[in-house]
Amino acid sequence: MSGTRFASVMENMKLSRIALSVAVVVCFAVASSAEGLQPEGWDANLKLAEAEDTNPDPKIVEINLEARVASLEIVPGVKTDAWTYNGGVPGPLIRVHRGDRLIVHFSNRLPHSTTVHWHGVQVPIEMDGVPGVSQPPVETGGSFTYDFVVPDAGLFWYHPHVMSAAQVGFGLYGALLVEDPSENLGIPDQLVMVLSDIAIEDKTGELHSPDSGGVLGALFGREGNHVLVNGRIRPTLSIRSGAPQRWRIVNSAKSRYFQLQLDNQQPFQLIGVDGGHLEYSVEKPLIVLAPGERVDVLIAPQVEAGKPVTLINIPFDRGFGSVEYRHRAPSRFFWANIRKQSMLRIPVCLEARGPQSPHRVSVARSAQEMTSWSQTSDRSGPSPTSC
Ligand SMILES: [Cu+2]
Repeated sequence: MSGTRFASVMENMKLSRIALSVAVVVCFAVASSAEGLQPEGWDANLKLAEAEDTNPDPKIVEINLEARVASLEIVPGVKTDAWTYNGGVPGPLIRVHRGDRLIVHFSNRLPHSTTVHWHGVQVPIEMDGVPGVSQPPVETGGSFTYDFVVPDAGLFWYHPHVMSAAQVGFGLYGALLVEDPSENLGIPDQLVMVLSDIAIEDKTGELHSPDSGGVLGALFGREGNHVLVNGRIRPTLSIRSGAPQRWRIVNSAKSRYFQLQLDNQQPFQLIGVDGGHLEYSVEKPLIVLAPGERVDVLIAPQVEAGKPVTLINIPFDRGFGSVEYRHRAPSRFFWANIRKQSMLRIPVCLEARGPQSPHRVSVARSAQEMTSWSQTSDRSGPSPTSC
């Protein structure tokens, strides 16, 4: 904690007699905040691999990205020859800051030509990855260097623009997170979730043909038989009840709509969409994501220790038979287990106060409030009576 912020907290409290003891708690709260409030390893089952930045310049992120077939165990017990970026489904999370220059040394080791398109990012046309328009396709064994400045903050994603549905369906997609250095939400526990599906023959692990699915596939889009979050089937998170988290979610499926709900009926606080932050947060019991869409949500699951809460996907009815002839049961994404011993690691008094409080989020009903909440989160100290 800086001296100025510490002084400000002290001044706000105006309770010199208990100031010393509270100050100790405050320092701990801020330290915890910087490190996050969730138990250690809480997101180990969901964490995305990140692309390695090989450039020492803090304003340049330079990475290597190779498209290649890799044998992965997506369905337990069988291997699938998936199409991958750097050997993973999804590809590595690329993390940059707004205004950074991103250089991607791309090479194609697939048995087919491909390109990389930067979905949602404002790039010069020659960097847009559209074969025959912005660049020739990158043939097998070929390479291409994408080099552009990222002008806007937000969650974006990358995928091929050659036989897009087939190649995305085989596993070629990844997230690009452009962070805003001036943003200060005070919620360090963040996840990037890449939602997708994949069509795999469960007994052999073989990928289905990209034109499978018969008439329904042709009419409504081809959906995989396994729903994935960060390339995994039903992974788990270990979370601390009441501690806020920020989820940045992208729908990377080639045609599936996702309609997300927490099975304890707790709403999401929607703070951003494709174009960046909303003017103010909106409470949403359900989140619908069409292919390519992104959302930025805050949640602070309030659940009893030992009782899991599950993120579920409810089939979304687009009309005209889009769900009537498909499997209608909700699919489960993951269980978030609340571990009792983890809850005990952090004092309970940190839970319902301070800049991390979910109440701060829910009361932000206007641009002014949202702004003041963001800007004052560092300076707002705890109420002396809260613990
Ligand atoms: Cu796209």
